[in-house]
Amino acid sequence: MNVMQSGWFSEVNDYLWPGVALSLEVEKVLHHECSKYQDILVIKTKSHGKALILDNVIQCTEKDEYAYHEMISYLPLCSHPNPKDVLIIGGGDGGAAREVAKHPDVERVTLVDIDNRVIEICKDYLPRLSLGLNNPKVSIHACDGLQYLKDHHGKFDVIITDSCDPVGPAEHLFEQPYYELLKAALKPGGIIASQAGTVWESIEQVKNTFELCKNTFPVAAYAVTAVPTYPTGQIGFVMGSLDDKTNFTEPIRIFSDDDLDEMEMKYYNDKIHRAAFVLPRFVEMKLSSNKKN
Ligand code: SPM
Repeated sequence: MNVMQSGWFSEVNDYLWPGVALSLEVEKVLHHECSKYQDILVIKTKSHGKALILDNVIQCTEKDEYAYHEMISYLPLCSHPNPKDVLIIGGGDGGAAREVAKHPDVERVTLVDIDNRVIEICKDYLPRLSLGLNNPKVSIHACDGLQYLKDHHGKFDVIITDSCDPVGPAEHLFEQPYYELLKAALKPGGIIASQAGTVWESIEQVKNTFELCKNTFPVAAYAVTAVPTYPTGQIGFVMGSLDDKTNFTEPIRIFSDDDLDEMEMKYYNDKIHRAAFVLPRFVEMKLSSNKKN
């Protein structure tokens, strides 16, 4: 099936989510190119504002991106006692950088994305997302995340992996050596959070990524958020902490409603933080089982 048909974009992927596809009616194609790493498409949709699509997979739409970016940022940030230095691997659209930079304790945000074209195109076409890239706390490096981690041991309080799915350029970000590098790049007591798939169409990916995290960190957890334009409307994050006393399910930094208003937060609060770790029974059983598949 052609992903662009009769004015609709369809997110068809026989490998990642066979037999199911979300479609968005297209008002205009704003940009399309093949970078050195991937196919990059920006469209204006009729219902969800602008959308960034990499290798035919929806990365974010203006209508619901905050449900992903606030959660991938504030679940780890509010689980850390003093998150000063934050590294984002991926996230070239700037959405996670925008959110992380709002946290009053964060002093430096380092963003490492392998594809400079994603960064440039998002600056040109998606200003509501990419405004994070212009924040003075944020420094940007267009290079390989694995190499960056190898060169920066013990430097970060929080590392967020805001990646694509585990095919193409992001495949290595779902493997054990990457998790070892994450661990080595953290300061004592450091915390990681990584995009880890959805329980409805990729429970094996969730299980595998959770296992990597559990094998690497003394404390590991899986949390979910609702994003209507991801397959099945749901996506999750694995989280790991070097501090064996971390309890991810109870935020240690709680922002008041006034704080959240001032920070222009639309999704995250302490209640949804706690709720994100409450999982359906089949997921709890899958993640606690010793069986490989
Ligand atoms: N800054 C936004 C980048 C988004 N990164 C995650 C994209 C995931 C898209 N596919 C979801 C499929 C879940 N299995």
